[in-house]
Amino acid sequence: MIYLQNDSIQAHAFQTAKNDNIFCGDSFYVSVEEDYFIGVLADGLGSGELAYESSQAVVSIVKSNPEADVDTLMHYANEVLIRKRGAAVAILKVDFKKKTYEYSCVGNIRFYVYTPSGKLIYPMPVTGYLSGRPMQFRTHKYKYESNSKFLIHTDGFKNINTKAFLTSNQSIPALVARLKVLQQNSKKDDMSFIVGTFL
Ligand SMILES: [Mn+2]
Repeated sequence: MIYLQNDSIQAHAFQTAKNDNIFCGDSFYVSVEEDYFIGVLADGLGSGELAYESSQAVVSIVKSNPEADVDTLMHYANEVLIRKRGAAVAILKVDFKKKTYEYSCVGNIRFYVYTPSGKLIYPMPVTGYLSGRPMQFRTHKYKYESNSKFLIHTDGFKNINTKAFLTSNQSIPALVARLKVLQQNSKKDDMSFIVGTFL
């Protein structure tokens, strides 16, 4: 469990491995700087060590290029997966000064944002997965409202009523605690989520 917070964002990331495997095929990365936040979820194809290797390669390349925009990071992630198993990848980058966020996803990873005014933002992923083949990305950019809540999760996530969850008045730590209990009881697949608030 990773927890990050500054004046602009609060984010929690959590994962469990399929059947308590040593290797989780999902990898996540979250980083908060003064001006921006980066969140990555990568779900390596299959499970176990080879899946882990693919999703870790994605995380490493994002870590090494914190200044790059989301579209560029997706291209880097794609390149790094040549001759590896491949992965579903989602990258979120939040610009605190401009109050915007950019998001891009290929594969079965879901992203939801609920604004305090009740609007749901749910960008559709490009289907497939990254494996080094040339690919068009669909990178979305939005302005954000303060106190919007967001959730990103891989496909091992046990479905919940996302709207009820994100629009409840509970604090993020309370929501995370609930989510952890729910997801830990599942374990049919590797599972990761990042949940948080744009402050
Ligand atoms: Mn999965």
